[in-house]
Amino acid sequence: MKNLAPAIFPPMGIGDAKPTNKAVLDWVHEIATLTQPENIFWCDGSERENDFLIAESLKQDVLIELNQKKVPRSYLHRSNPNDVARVEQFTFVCTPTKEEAGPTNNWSDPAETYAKLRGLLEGAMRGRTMFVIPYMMGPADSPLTKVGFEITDSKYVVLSLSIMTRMGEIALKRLGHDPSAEWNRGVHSLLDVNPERRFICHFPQDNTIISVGSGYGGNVLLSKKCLALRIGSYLARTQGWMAEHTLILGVESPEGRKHYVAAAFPSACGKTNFAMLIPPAHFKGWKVTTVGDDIGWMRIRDGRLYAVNPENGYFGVVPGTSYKSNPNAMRSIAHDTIYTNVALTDDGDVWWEGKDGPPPVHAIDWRGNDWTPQSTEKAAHPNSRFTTGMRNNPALDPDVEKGEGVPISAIIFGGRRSDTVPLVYQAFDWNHGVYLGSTMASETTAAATGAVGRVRRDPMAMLPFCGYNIGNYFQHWLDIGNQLTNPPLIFNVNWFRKGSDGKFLWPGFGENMRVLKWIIDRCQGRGGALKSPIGWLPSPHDLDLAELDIDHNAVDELLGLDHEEWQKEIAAHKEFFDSLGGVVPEELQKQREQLAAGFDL
Ligand code: GTP
Ligand code: SPV
Ligand code: MN
Repeated sequence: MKNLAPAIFPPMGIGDAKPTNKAVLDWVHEIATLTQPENIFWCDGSERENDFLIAESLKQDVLIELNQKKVPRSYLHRSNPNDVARVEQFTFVCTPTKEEAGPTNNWSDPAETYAKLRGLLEGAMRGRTMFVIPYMMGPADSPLTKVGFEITDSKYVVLSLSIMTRMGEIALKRLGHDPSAEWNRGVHSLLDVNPERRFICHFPQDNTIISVGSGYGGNVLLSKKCLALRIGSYLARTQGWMAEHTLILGVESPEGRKHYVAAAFPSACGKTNFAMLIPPAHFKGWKVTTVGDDIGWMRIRDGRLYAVNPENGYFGVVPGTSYKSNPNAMRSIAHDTIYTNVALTDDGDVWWEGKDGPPPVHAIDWRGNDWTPQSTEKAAHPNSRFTTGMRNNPALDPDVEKGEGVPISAIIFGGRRSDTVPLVYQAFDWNHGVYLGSTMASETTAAATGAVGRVRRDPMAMLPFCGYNIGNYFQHWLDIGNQLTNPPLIFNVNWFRKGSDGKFLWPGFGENMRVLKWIIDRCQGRGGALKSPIGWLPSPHDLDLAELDIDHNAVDELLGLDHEEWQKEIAAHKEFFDSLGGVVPEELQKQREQLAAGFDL
């Protein structure tokens, strides 16, 4: 077997940040005995360590040096072409019973799965270095914060986690010496990066994740989808909080009144862009700030929901990112960034489809092949990504480190729907909002392997990320609502509705401020709306469309309900609930009947 990750031997003072908690040491010993690495590297996330790992990664072609004048301290990584996205079909929730994993997860028996994975991991790190990464999810002083350890044989994972999490001493301090303290055990090995030996397995009852055979993104940065969402959602239910696939943004009016909203959109459906929104000129004095771009952990305090972003950086979609669409992202990724699977220009810069300016006359594509504008292949993979620290973001919210979190005024669901779903509408109340979330759907994207553009139900944007039975998850949402005296208002948005010419009807990006403004108005008891069978709908004059070049008919279409489309939509809701085999709470069935009655169905 080709050695994909040859061992490295650090000089004194690097790679020796050994933790003291006995439970951690015992576990590391157990995994080392199984995987038999050449040596163990105890990570501390320091700058010296980072510099050393970057130098080694450049030597071993794990990273490619970019033009340091154009993109300082930034590097390109090319993943194996067979390994470019999350693999939902190889992702498992290994609860003691199949029922606990529920109808939407792949389930496999914990004992059998441990045995299979042990077989795959046996001797897997021979000749390699085993890195032990302590990390913390959430601000240092938050009651929601969790500690995790990831063992990996990938330097790319170490370098990425040092951006994406709070890594090193801060995590060890939070964990302390108590061997019975709660912490997540994550084991990752590249093996031989073969899709036939690629499994992402979660053992919620053991707070354990084992991921093998991939070196890409959400499959291997175990802090993110695996811990913060799958294991996180399981812990959240048992501990009475929420772990959601949401951005969190702050929006401040010219008078200085500030609201925070959380928005759950499926993968590659606009969270990073919305979280970094810059309002158009017409909204002078309005300011949007980013708390998080992908994951929100929320808890109840004084009858309200408060949210923290457990992450420390952004693993964002590159294609389509430009100074026109998302200037804050462009500034964030101008330095200290790891790019994965973008194109490399002849002068050592990065390029991708949708970047400002003309395409380069020649580049090396994400696979490492020559590329010209005449090529039929894309230069950057559609799921190419940037990994960058949140402190690079000029719009970072000042309260991002606040342990108690930020109070959430609105929760927004949204997906990619070419038809049927209006630009924005508001749920009648919390339970109706839970119904909107539970029945939302979106066209699939390149963020996961498989068909792209297929409409599928993706409840709360959590279909691939809910670590337990989806029926219990719906009930958990309903239960949380019962405990809130001041619940967030719930909305649904759709930036992606298309006209008969197949083009997006709504300009999106910064112009989404117009929708956000209506949402904030509604939170303040203002803003007009008409009662419709699906919820409160703004009429065209309720949205501030001043200085926007948009056709009246397009606005009518964006805010319109087509009865035929909604008949089909409601039938699809029923079909989805039926497919879940009796786990859907009665309350949501009732909501569906009420919706159908509104359309005389
Ligand atoms: P994940 O990181 O996979 O969870 O994705 P995300 O939800 O953060 O999506 P992101 O903001 O990265 O956007 C994904 C793609 O959608 C990019 O190509 C964007 O350019 C595009 N996009 C984002 N917002 C809009 C919008 O308002 N309108 C349109 N038409 N496209 C958008
Ligand atoms: C997503 O797919 O929702 C992502 C990217 O945020 S990944 O980390 O690869 O899951
Ligand atoms: Mn995501």
